[in-house]
Amino acid sequence: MPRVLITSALPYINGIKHLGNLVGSMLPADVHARYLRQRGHDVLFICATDEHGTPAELAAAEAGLPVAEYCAQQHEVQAQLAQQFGLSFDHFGRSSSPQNAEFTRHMAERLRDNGLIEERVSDQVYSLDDERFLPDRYIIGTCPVCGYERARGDQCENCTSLLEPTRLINPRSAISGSTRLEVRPTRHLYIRQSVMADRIREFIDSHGDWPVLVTSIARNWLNVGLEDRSITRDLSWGVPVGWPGLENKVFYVWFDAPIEYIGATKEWADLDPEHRDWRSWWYETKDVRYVQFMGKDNVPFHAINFPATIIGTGEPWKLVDYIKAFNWLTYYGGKYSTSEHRGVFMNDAVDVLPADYWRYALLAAAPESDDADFTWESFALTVNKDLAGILGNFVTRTLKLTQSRFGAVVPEGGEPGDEERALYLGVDEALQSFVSEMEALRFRPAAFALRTLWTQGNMYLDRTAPWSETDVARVACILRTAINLARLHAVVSHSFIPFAAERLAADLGLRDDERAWPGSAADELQRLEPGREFRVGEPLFPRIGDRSSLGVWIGQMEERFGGPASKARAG
Ligand code: B3M
Ligand code: ZN
Repeated sequence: MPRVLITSALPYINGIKHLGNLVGSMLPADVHARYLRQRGHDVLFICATDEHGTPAELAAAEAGLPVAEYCAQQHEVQAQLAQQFGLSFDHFGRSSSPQNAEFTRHMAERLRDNGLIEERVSDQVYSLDDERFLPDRYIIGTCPVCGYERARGDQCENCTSLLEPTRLINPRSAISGSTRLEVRPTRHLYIRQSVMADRIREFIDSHGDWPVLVTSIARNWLNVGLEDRSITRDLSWGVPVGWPGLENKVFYVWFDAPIEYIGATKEWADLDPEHRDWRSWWYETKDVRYVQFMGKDNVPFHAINFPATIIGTGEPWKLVDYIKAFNWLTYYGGKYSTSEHRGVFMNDAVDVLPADYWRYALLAAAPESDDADFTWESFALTVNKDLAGILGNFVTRTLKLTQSRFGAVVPEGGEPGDEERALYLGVDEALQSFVSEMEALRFRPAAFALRTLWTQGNMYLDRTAPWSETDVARVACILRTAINLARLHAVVSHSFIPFAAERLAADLGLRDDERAWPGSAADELQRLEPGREFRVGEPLFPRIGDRSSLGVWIGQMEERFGGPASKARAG
């Protein structure tokens, strides 16, 4: 059984992430990690905040904080939200860590030794008053195309034209507003990807099993022709290059960010002597399968640039084995926007409803094979139908009915018959399809299979109608079987809805061995011994509103977070 290394794309530090970020990387990565742990794999699940680059500096400036302090604060905020969502990272690191700086410099030095780094001189804007070079976003001016007065050096937000800082009319510093700017030559490091194109193509071709979404993006880049890529910037916040003549440069954020997957693993190891074999996950690995999760915009960096870095070192660092990418989650048909605060953000979400509601509903409608749209109405429908109506309702019905007929114990008597055998078939089949979807990392179909499994319970109760059955032994057998099915739900649903699954397992008083991954339904559904006590807990998933108040609730949410109307306003 291979050990599995799992990384989620690193959430950028400049503010709380929205649900699109969550469902596109961290959440499915967590479900995968939890599932594999349950199946007995040794899993290492790594994530971190991505803290360098101009957006971090600008966000810090806006918050009126030194950038290091801003990042430290925001890291805590994101770490806490990750915990509230049950994201079971083995370590949630920071790309600004000394560990990452060390690996980043190490990789760059190996690339240099292998002749894969080139120094080039280019012209960039220098601000006399700020005493620094101003990269793209640090320069604003009038767009030469449409006349918009706050166009950025790299792009005009108004007309979307791609720009060069030198094309702006009346350019000024975004930091000080100063117009005393001049163009000066500056030196930068480039990684010579152009000479590595064959090796990268070979690498991509060796992974015929990757999702088309991933390979098509990667092949596009290769077909256009791999260009050498600059990996340094004139900033002060970042990993210092430190080479002679490059004292004021740092590495480009997209150079050091993926290396933080390794950096964070070392951070994890440095916290605990038990993790001293951390290198076996990354270096000269023999038995590790490495899976990455990300939104589609991150694919080029993970399928091409990061492998180029690794391959270029000539050292046996672990390359990714499987890339799982997601499309966009939209909000009422529009883009989620961090800068305009459009859509639902992680802090808002857990303020409205517990994390499990979000985990399940987001994955059941994940932007997996296509973009997917979030509306409060479809969210409420999924919650009320699947979580409250199917799973919650089955558990409550089963436990309450048992309690009223036999007391809160697993009832004794009766023998399984045809109805039970039909149930076993349905359960085995749904479980098998859940497993095969999970192994294939297809989350939306996996959610569907999970719901199909839950449905088996409701159908069984409807068929056997224990509430109107007069044969006591028969009622005992039905309810005993149903309680066992609730146990199976608690075990199998763990990766999707860990909090509710744990509550149910605790209510049923499950021991460790009773939480093991289930075998055949015939065994599993007669497993809890008669006489065992259970507790009838609060409903697992209270419904959102009733027939009359549901519309009101949806209206309130649209009012608070924006809905169809706000989309019209935003154009
Ligand atoms: N921080 C993703 C983003 O913010 C970026 C991922 C880095 S993964 C190494 O879009
Ligand atoms: Zn413009």
